[in-house]
Amino acid sequence: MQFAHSQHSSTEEAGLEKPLDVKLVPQGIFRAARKISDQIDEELRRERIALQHMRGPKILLLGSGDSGKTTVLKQMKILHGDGFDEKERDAFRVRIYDNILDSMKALVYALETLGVQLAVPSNEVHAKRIVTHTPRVGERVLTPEIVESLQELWKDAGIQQCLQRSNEFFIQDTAE
Ligand SMILES: Nc1nc2c(ncn2[C@@H]2O[C@H](COP(=O)(O)OP(=O)(O)O)[C@@H](O)[C@H]2O)c(=O)[nH]1
Ligand SMILES: [Mg+2]
Repeated sequence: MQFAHSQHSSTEEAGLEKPLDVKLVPQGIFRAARKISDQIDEELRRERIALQHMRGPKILLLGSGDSGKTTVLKQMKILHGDGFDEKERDAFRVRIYDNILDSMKALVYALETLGVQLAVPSNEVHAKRIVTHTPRVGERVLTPEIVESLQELWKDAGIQQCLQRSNEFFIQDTAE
């Protein structure tokens, strides 16, 4: 309350030589605060620009489903980035094995739906092995037996005939 009732005494208490003009105090503080705030904004702006330069420009890749957006990105990563690391390659390997098995199963099932015979009747054992084989989740290898069955069936003219008619049933376009 001293502050309000006597300017002089408040100046003395504050240890100031000149009388304190209270109206000027907030303005001075605001000016100083504004200056610090502007400095911080400027620093943030410079950091943001530096970060954008580091990351490079952003590109929006548009296209309908299955038009090749992911493929282009993967190619960029291989050609201009640092490629795929061991863990990523491992994940692709498992998916490729899955796709190979899936496609051969589709071809074996197609024998029946299309009414096509295996050219080599003894390949029936391979056909059975493929359709009954269910790899464990994340299985990393194709066993030698499975590889042999895949190779024998692929050589079979009946299977090739089904492949020629792949527009008549569902099979992944990566089958061949
Ligand atoms: N023939 C051909 N096939 C492509 C090309 N680019 C992608 N594909 C195939 O098209 C399918 C869809 O590609 P994807 O990149 O997954 O398309 P997204 O849905 O746009 O991400 C995949 O089977 C790709 O292998 C291309 O340039 N030529
Ligand atoms: Mg995609």
